[in-house]
Amino acid sequence: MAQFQEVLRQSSLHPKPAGLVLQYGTAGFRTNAKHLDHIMFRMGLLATLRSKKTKATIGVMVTASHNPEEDNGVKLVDPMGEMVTQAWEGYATLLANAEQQDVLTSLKEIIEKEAVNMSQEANVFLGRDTRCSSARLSQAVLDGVSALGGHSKDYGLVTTPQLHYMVCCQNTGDKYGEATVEGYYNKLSQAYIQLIKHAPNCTDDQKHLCVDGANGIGALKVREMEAHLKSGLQISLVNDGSQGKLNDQCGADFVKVQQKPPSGMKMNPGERCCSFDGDADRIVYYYTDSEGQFHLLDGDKIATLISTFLKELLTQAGLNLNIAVVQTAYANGSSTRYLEDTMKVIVRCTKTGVKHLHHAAQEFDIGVYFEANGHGTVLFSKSAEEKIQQLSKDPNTDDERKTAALLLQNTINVINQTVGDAISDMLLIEAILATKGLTVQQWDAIYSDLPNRQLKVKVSDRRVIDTTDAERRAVRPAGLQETIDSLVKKYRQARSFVRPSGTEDVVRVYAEAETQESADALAHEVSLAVY
Ligand code: NG1
Ligand code: ZN
Repeated sequence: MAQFQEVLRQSSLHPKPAGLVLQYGTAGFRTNAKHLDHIMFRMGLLATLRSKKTKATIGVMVTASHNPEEDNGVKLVDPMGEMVTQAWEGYATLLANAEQQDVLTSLKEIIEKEAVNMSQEANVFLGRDTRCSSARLSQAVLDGVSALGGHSKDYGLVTTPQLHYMVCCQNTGDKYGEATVEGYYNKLSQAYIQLIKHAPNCTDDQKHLCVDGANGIGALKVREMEAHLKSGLQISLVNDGSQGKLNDQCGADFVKVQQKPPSGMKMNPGERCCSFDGDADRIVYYYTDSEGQFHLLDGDKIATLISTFLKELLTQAGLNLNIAVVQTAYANGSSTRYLEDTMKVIVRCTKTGVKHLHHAAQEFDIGVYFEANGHGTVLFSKSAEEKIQQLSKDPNTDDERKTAALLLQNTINVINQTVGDAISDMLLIEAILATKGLTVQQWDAIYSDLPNRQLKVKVSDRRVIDTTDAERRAVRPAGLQETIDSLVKKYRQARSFVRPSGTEDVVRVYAEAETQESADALAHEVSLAVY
């Protein structure tokens, strides 16, 4: 077929370095940008096949999120804006690692296994972050799509969640919104403006937020969003990309892991600040108190704030919908206890990686999911959305219930349900704080985090560690879990676990305990047991 001749011809322009092996992991492919040209071309091919197979538009995002500027990466986005399925992750790895002369064989193997109809049309949406390698690598994706005769739309510079949103809008016939960047800003900003109409006497001071853009795409996009908010939020932007390097001493990952403010951020006591990561799908908040002490409000605090707000609205609306919070093993023990014992919401724990949380959250009327590192969103089932809408329109509903239903509706519209989204989460959090009249300190005081420590351990083969119970217990190597159990018993309110990272060649150790000294000591002792 002429199509395959074209694949061969184009593929030779995007050659694979012999012997290079990469895996499609929880974050797609991610490594130094030098090694990615052939991967991008081949992901263009694979996205085209996936589009033919699903008869829908597929997304390809070129980004390496919070990694350093020199790295890059690529992720595929499935029709409803979710991560690509496991089988196709396997095909991605297969195709990426085929030596140059075997590309066509691997491609045909996938076509056959999935019975892809090659005469079906294909459509691929593409987006990229601000890395200097991203434009060139995007072109390689486009070459892959055109080699198989697919259509493509290049959105250029967008955040990862914006691309997920576009794909979902396109495949739902614009029911979710309009598949343009302008459509995204309009939907979210209008919902935000409606929400803050319910804020009691909100002063300009309360509308002020410091945002660390991680010198990345989020900085560009939050400025564009701000222009749509009609002064509903006043943003001081630092690390806007005009001087510093992407993710260097800044961004959500830096702030979460280092537990300190990003460079460039001047913080007055009590002032609300937040950091995005390099592709704006994560957000964490923080402030310093009058003694100059730094306080972090991570994904767990965000999930608690959002679920409290939603639960109150459901009660006011008189709606009987179940609400769950989905976390991972990294969630602070205090947050889990607060959610279960005080808030009385269902709590689920899944393996690390947003696709696991996303799937678990889909099982409830309302599923709030957040990784401790600040990646998360809220999912509403179709029937929950319908019930909320019916109530808001019902002429027999009393005023209080109607107001609650309208607030719920605007909450749904401010949220990007396809994936964690720093800009959307920021607007939701700001709206909640404003309507509840809460300061960042009051939000922080809902519960106190247990002191904790995360460490990385380099081992010769991290795959010798195997875990169960949502990664909270090690089943291999023999004896490791027993050792961890005996170490944990030495400390009060302690918990610890180890797991192989899905994105780095390390084993991660997590420990929490009553005091920082205990958490540090426990993490250290457990890391010695891993060797
Ligand atoms: P790994 O490297 O598997 O721990 C990290 C994050 C995940 C997730 C992925 C994808 C931690 C402890 N782990 O995974 O939560 O965000 O990267 O980016 O933060
Ligand atoms: Zn990210």
